[in-house]
Amino acid sequence: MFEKVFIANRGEIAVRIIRACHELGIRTVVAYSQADRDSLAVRLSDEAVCVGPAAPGKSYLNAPALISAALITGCDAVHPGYGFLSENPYFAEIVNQCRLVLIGPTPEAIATMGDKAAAREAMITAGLPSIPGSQTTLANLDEARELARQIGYPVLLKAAAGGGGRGMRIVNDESEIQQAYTTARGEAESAFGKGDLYLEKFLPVARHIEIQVLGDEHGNLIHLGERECSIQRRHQKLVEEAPSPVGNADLRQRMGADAVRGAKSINYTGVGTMEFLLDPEGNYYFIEMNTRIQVEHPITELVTGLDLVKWQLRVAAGERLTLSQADVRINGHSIECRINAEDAQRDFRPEGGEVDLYLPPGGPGVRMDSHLYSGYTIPTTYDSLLAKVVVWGSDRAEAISRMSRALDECIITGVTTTIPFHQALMQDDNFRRGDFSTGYLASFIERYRVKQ
Ligand code: MV4
Repeated sequence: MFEKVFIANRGEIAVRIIRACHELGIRTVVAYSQADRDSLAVRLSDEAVCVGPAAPGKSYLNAPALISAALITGCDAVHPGYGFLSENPYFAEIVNQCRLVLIGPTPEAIATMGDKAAAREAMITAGLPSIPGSQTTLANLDEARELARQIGYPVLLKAAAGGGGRGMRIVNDESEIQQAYTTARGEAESAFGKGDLYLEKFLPVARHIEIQVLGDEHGNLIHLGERECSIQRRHQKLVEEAPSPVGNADLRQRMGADAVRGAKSINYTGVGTMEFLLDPEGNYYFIEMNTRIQVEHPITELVTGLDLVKWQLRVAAGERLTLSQADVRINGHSIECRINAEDAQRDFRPEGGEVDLYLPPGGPGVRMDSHLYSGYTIPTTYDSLLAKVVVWGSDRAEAISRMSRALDECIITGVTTTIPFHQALMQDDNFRRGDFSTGYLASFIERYRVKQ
């Protein structure tokens, strides 16, 4: 096992990684920017190194500064967390070249899945169900128009370098395609430096369901069931749960087997997530793969009893999986609410400020993953995630009432948070029935704004 791990991240995930390392007897060094001097991660870590100014490009995205800090402090591995450099294949390559272990998959796997068109092609080759569309990237507008005519409108243009919904354009009919193609290309070009697009039939009503996978370096790869992630605003998830309200043993077995086959086909190692869309008829289709630990990983931890960050560390150190697919059991139900420093009344506008009082919820089945403390000043430079309230219940109904109770207990004063929004959502009939798809949150927000 590693002796010392460098954490190239901040916020709650840096704290989460420190906790896993310490439980495994691993010392930690956390990177921090000038804006994060007083962070909880800096306090909890054995060592901390300032890697630059507040601007992410000069600190958490500054590969030379991060790698120098890891080497000078004698670390043997680098954990990239999520966001920042976590899915950058060049960073993974440089880390490995510097004789450090990247806690994550190989640079090749990151590169294949990072190109969403290449990922789609690779998963089609592996025999996974995909949405009708282009095999890979589109050569030009004529090809897009021809293909759209064949598969039928509406279609969705997606940026190969995108993911998470960036650079996507819905095209309702042929009169819109030229404009959509040009805008999507330009957007992708300026956002990612790569304008390549691919095309899929647009599924207007679908649920976003993802399968967690875990693989070692010895060819063993298993899945840990699904997470329901349909409750999103502008492609940011706000609430996730495991299992899905529409999940059952049969669907889990089929989606899980496909996720495992797809991941194995690219020799995937570490933790990863295969994203699928599930249509109202019960058909599912691969859309993307995330090659990092995800924000919502705790809900899978609570229903499987496995510590995903510890497993990331173990498999990166070359250890074998000591559990087989048959050992994985889904027990009870878990829900996560992401608490952001945002004003849900004002279009989820980010709000900075100083946390006056912080009292996390507790009691049976409640877990709070957060980097807050009373007196902490929230920097506005980074994303607005403050805390994840995660609950476990013996069934979905108990998980919902436990979440309501936990949100009622939770005190974060001095800053505006999305706690009231989550409290209202937990009372919503559609949510309580498990009756929602990817369009649900937008309509709930409309009703919420009118009511308050
Ligand atoms: C789609 C889709 C419908 N049809 N692709 C959004 C983020 C990225 N991971 C994939 N996403 C989607 N891809 C096809 N062919 C629906 C989504 C989607 C979504 C779309 C609009 C509003 C909210 C959404 C939430 C999840 C997924």
